[in-house]
Amino acid sequence: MIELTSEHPINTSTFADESDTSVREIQANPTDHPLSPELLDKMNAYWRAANYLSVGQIYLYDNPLLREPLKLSHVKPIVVGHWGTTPGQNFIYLHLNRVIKKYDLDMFYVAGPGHGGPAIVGNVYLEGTWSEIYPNVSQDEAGLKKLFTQFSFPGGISSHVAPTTPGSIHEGGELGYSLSHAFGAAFDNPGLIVACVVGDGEAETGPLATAWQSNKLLNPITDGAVLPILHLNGYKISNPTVLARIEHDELEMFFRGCGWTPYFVEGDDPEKMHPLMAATLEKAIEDIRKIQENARNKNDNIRPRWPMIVLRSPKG
Ligand SMILES: Cc1ncc(C[n+]2csc(CCOP(=O)(O)OP(=O)(O)O)c2C)c(N)n1
Repeated sequence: MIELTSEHPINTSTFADESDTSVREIQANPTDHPLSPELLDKMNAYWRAANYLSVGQIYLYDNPLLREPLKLSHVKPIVVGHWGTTPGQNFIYLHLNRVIKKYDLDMFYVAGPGHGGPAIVGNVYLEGTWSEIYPNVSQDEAGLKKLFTQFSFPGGISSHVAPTTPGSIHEGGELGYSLSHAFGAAFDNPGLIVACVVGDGEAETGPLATAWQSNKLLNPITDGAVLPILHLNGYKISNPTVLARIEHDELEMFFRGCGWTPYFVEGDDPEKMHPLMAATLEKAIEDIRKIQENARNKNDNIRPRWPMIVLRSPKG
């Protein structure tokens, strides 16, 4: 960790205000991005499959592949779990997987928004890990029915990411701790990047509002990095969030004031959002690598301005 002195300047030599130029360029010229048309199609298909698995967990009790017309008895009588955060988290998870492969990253995903379980559980099932740990929830129709039934059900699993989720270090039931847990994982772990998805509702809790400041404690030489991704979907369950009431410029200034370089990925058209997210994540990972290389090569632990991402839907 960085030793705190009364004055702790920010390092503007490697990163300053010009750092989001390339993201702006991609926004201006959307064809200049890292995804081939084939990859974009495949990623969108994967995202839709993950979304289906999430909807199934939230709503379906039976008939998991919708082979017959839906009857009331196929649908859960009480619905728990949020659709709100779920497509966004499926989107983020998918894109993080691409950069993990591209840059051979050692990365954690911390899921902060309330009741985001259907996204992470769905992805872990799609990857095969869920069935590896729980062989009775197999990757076939019978397993799918079990996956859907167990979600938020007595004797089953929680509606948020919980210890039952393989590899989980963050129990998402009580909002507010995702970012501090992410920093905790990064301290003294110089090779690790912790991507931390923060819900805009979650961001209204005291612990989360304070945790933006943890970047003051991160040593670019001896610690890893935290990449916060604010999921600004506009709502905390059904009510508008404070951050969703703030316009782009004010939000940007807020995060700059907290010492971050915010990159905005805004919109709701998957064809535009996939390329933009892919390019923005690459920019963020390259920023992190540059910051760390600079600090480590020059033995310079002056606080850098780390990147973060704001994923904002039009209602957000
Ligand atoms: C400390 C705490 N307060 C309240 C709740 C109840 N709660 C569960 S989800 C939620 C809203 C979370 O909003 P957000 O993080 O934006 O997630 P989304 O609504 O997008 O799913 C609230 C208030 C909680 N789980 N923990």
